[in-house]
Amino acid sequence: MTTNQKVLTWLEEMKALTQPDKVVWIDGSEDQLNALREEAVSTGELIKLNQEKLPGCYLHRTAENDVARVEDRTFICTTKREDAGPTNNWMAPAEMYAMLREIYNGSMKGRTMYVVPYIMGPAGSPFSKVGIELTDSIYVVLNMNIMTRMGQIALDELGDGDFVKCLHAKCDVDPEKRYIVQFPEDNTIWSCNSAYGGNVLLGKKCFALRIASYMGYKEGWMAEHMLILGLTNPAGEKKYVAAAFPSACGKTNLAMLIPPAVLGDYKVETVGDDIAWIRIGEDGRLWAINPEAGFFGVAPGTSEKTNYNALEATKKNTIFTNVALCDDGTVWWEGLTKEAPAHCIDWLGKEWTPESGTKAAHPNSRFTAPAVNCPCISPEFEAPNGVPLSAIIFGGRRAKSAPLVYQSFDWNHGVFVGATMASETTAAATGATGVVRRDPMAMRPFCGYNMGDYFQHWIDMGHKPELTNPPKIFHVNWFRRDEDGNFMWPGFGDNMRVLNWILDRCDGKVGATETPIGYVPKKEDLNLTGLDIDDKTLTELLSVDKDVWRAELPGIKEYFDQFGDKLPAGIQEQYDALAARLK
Ligand code: O2Y
Ligand code: MN
Repeated sequence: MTTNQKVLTWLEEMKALTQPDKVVWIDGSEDQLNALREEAVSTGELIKLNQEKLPGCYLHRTAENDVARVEDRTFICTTKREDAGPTNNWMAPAEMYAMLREIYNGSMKGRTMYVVPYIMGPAGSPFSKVGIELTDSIYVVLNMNIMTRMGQIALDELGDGDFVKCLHAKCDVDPEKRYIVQFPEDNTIWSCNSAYGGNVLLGKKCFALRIASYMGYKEGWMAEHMLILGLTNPAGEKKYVAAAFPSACGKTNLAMLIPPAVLGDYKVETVGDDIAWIRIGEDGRLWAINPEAGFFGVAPGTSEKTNYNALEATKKNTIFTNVALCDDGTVWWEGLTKEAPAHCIDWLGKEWTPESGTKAAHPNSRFTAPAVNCPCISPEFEAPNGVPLSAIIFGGRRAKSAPLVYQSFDWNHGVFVGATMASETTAAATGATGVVRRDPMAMRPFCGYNMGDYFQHWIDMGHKPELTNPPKIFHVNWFRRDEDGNFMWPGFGDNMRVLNWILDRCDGKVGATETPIGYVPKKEDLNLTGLDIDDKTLTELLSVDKDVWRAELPGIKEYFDQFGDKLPAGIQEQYDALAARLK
């Protein structure tokens, strides 16, 4: 399938290490994919769902101990420790390779190695990059088929060029020997002892964020944990925004938002729900592509009401992971319907009824759905140069401090706003839930190099002379709570009202109130038509409490202190300026 000598030499080396019985090149043809689906069904790796109700859909259950990304076992292995920085686990590459070789040694004996060539980004796009994943999991092959452009198309794109070398072996799914390791200096990713999502679909977080962020740093572009959406107003003007939120803060929901009909003829179109690769275009604007071809969305909480478009996307050719299996061969998860099914098989494969007292679907259960299934997919989804960004939005899940929305004073201040993002932890990260943690640009688990250098890269990008028309930078918080702990903002489709204000600001159509943290909307500039919200709530949503913000400062300082000399002067200046404004 290829004469690329670098591919063939590397493959021989990996075969010698893992010793598979058989090697199968994945060409991406439907015939080959169908044969793999059949094989996976015959071994129980996949369960075929009701093909009348869910054509082309399958269910997979992972091991009980293998249900989420494992940040504590994820490493960035650079020659110098300081190049990985204080927010990443680090080990010297030679030491890590030696340790992992022991684990991989003979791990595919009696098994098949699949060679999975894939493109991140549309075929033929100057943004796109090729990877090859070697894996012993059919589940991985079939998921990669949804999440990337996979098969011969990728080898054709590659020619005799360079690629990201990805090795995945399930081994014994032993959590004590589970490692997700990036070697950014070698364009290499090694993952072992997991068979779940973000740990094994190596094109996603490992390549498209950790390795790509390092590539972007070296090459002058950016790989970001951002959704991309297009918003068309009733006048037919279309603008694009990219938005970064920590894991499980509703990126997929925002990317597929349905505007409230009462606002008139607005339209939201999804370019991406998780990752953006961003470059400076010839016109002096930032342009973004979504490197992925599908959605690996969290199932619980996804319903017709919360995200109609995502749910529609899952109705065909979708792989479900760790959701419940209904008696009619369809699937269910908490939040899908008001009423739970009277009986189903839970994510562990056990009989389940609403009286069981357990969750039927794992809280981090997922759907892998092709982007083309999504009713609101953007016509620019395959555009080789991506879409031009008018705004970049950062967001967190903060109960008290951040107002509903504010605009940064300028680019450097916007970088500071992103660098000080914080949110509550969720199941996706396996940590304790509800604990506030700092998550700069939502990249803390995904930055493939020193985050101090990453902040500097952000600052530098904004000041490149070619970037004559940079996007404006904003912060949103859908999760502010009142004294009784209730959310003050309805969220979901009503977030359109905030997006609208953001784009009005970009166009200079509305003014704003200056506060110590940035520009907040004047109440009258938010379109609240048809929204049941009282004046007191709105005032509070837009308020900036100086005492609360003063109390934030020591936490920010402590976080920044870990970067030592790597903390850019531009960030320190912003910190000092904020402290002065809060006096
Ligand atoms: O737990 C996992 O393996 C999935 S995590 C994930 C999946 C899709 C999009 N984003 C994320 C994330 O953690 O940010
Ligand atoms: Mn994500």
